[in-house]
Amino acid sequence: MNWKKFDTGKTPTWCPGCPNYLLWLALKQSLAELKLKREKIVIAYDIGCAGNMADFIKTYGVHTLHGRAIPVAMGVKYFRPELTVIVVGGDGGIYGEGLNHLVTAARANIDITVLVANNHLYSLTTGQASPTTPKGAASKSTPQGTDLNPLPAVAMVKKVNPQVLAETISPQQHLKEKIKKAIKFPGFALLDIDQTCVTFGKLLRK
Ligand SMILES: Cc1ncc(C[n+]2csc(CCOP(=O)(O)OP(=O)(O)O)c2C)c(N)n1
Ligand code: SF4
Ligand SMILES: [Mg+2]
Repeated sequence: MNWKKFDTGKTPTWCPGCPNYLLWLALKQSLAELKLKREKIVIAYDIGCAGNMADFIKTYGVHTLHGRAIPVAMGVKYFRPELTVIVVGGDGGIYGEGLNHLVTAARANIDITVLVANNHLYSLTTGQASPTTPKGAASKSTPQGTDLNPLPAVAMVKKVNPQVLAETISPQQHLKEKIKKAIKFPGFALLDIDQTCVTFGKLLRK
């Protein structure tokens, strides 16, 4: 299967060893194995390290605003239901600034696939606490440790609508198969990809 047709020819700017490389490869391979045509795919990217994938995948796409990738994807899907619509974003954008959009998409059970590179930090802005930073963990914005409970995004989405597909997964295990299953799922799908930012993840000490 020729997944290289989804390459833009641009070299990613992620740090060496960043898990976003695994997501990038698995997503391109998934699109190829599902035999999707480039012109029938729209990917809405959030802002952040994960969202920078906008430059590295050759389909139709929109690099949106921080937290606003889901409403853009919902708009595309409502008006062009025949298209495959995917969101790529980080925990800060999807679970923080865009949380209401995540809830609304799950309530509507709209047929989009949301891929969250959940590194438990605002990484592009160098390591502030995000909604999934573990309680008590230090970060650049919480040097004494955050006293907030982390957001249980997958459980919350399932509670809002038990019909959706929502799962926390590892970037190292069956990522491609999970992405293919989520894209084929006839309704709202959230893959919460639990990953470590190799550059700022070490800040997350207790
Ligand atoms: C509306 C808005 N708020 C804040 C920012 C600054 N900003 C850019 S990227 C980012 C953090 C992104 O974190 P996350 O969504 O988790 O993605 P990651 O970089 O970790 O992949 C922030 C706060 C912005 N660009 N726009
Ligand atoms: S800062 Fe972290 S998330 Fe961003 S590219 Fe580097 S390793 Fe990846
Ligand atoms: Mg993040």
